[in-house]
Amino acid sequence: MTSHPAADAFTKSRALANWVAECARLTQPDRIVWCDGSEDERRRLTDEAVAAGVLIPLDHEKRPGCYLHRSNPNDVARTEEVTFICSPTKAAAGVTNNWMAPDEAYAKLGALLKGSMAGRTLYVIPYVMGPLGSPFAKVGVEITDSVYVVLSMRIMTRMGRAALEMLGDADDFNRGLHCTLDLDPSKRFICHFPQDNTIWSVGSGYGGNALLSKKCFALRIASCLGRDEGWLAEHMLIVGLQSPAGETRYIAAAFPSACGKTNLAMLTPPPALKGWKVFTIGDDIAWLRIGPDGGLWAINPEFGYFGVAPGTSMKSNPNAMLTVERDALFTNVAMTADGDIWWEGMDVPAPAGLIDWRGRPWEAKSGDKAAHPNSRFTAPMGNNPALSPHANDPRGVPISAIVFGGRRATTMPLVLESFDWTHGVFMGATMGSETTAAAAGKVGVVRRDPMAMLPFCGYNVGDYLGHWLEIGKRLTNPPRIFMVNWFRKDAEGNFLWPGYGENLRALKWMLDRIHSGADGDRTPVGTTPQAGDLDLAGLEIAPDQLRQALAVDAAEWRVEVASAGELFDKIGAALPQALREKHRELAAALK
Ligand code: OXD
Ligand code: MN
Repeated sequence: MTSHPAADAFTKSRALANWVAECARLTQPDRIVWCDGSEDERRRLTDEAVAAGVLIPLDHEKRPGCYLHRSNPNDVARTEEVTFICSPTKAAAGVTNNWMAPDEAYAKLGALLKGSMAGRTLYVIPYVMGPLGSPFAKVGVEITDSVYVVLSMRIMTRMGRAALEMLGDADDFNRGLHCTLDLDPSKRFICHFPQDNTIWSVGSGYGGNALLSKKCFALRIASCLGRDEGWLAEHMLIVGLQSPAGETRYIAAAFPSACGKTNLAMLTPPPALKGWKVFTIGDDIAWLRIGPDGGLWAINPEFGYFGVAPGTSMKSNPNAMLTVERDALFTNVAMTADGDIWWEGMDVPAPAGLIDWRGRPWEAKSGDKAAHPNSRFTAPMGNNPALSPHANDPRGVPISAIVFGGRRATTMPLVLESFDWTHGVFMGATMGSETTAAAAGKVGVVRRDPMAMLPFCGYNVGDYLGHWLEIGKRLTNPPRIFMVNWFRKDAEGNFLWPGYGENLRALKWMLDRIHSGADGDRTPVGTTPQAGDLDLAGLEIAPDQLRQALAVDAAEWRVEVASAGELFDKIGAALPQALREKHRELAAALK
């Protein structure tokens, strides 16, 4: 016989108490633990996780408060093929989402969840997305059987008592039910029910599938809330750029997973761009609302970073390296013999005696990666030396520019400005990118990824693009829209642009366009800087290399436009007419 604490001791919300009881009846846990977010609780749960072998303590002098988690090797990335939008109709989910009828999904996952927590603890995790006291903020509650999820949610969200206080006696919260089951991939499903503000996720412990605050709530469900309430939930970083004159402007930028959002959000200015400072608001998700000034204002709903580890180094992202010095959880990175962490691209040679991400001694000559390509760090945003003083500002920050970008070896120039809002939405709608290890499947093939939201849009992508156009109509002071590509290569496969901190030069051109009318070259696809329009102080780049990085090649663009047309045809009748128009105009201009 199990006994559970009375919910009244924790919440005034009848709806929450009833829902927790309902989930407990279904999953039959031995124990129910309501998380309060306290330091005491963190210590207790961490000890339990260590005792259970879920977390491995790292050397506490080298990495105070840091732990390593090794996932099941079959559970290392988001699984888009078993992610479903369970809206009442298939049309409401649209052609880019997998759809399952809500009744079928509740029945199928309900059968898997039945008795699934017997012998386990059911954790109730109340959390807030967004700064406390912000009109943007929303409450979610995740129920999980995974202590790794609890400890990660504690880093990624404002978790515990503050959320219950914000909820009060209301019934308006996102209901997320998660159970790892036995991590059998054939029983892995991530189902979203926008009409019920509900998520059911089973069979995976991977961040993007299991930390329900992130992709599931803050993007898929929140995109539907945004549609209904007149705002936008986007897969965007938010960064503040302070000029030498002391003015700070904010940019929100959408890139597909593992394309460098965290690096751009924490960018270190090159020394030659004297006096510039960069401040992080967020590295993955932006909630954007129309402000009283008719402009677009943004918050980062998260409280921590869930960043890709490989490739992160003191050279590529010193702020991230400093952020993970303490109180971080690492997942599927390699471990050194002296209890520290290591990954490919860390810019320090692999030390002897390395243990790979699966927990086996690593041999360099085996050719295997020591860290999984999608290994991650989870770290509190408060650790970031570049954290913006406005990261917790309930009002958010005003956005000067929206940037779309992908990983493209060809076609897409370093930076391109749209002609107007509708054209900018068209650019975002048609963007493409080479796939990465953040999702299971083939890496390196170009796929269309509208606004970097392909895996995260909770409703019909055609309606979503229409919503963007509607927001544009209501903005009297809209941000300007740009496209960037840090990844273009020459014929030999070398990157044309040095990237990382030097990307500030492209962002600076945007701000110069917006605020001081900097020059550019109007092409059929948008306005690009010529070499002389960019601030190249102290940058060594061959003129021909730069020319190739900035080039707009009509033949390449004709292929691009044909591919965009295929996406538009697939979206079909739901695609806004205005975007079809833009497509037709571009095709004609490129003839
Ligand atoms: C992420 C992703 O983890 O996009 O942010 O996959
Ligand atoms: Mn992401």
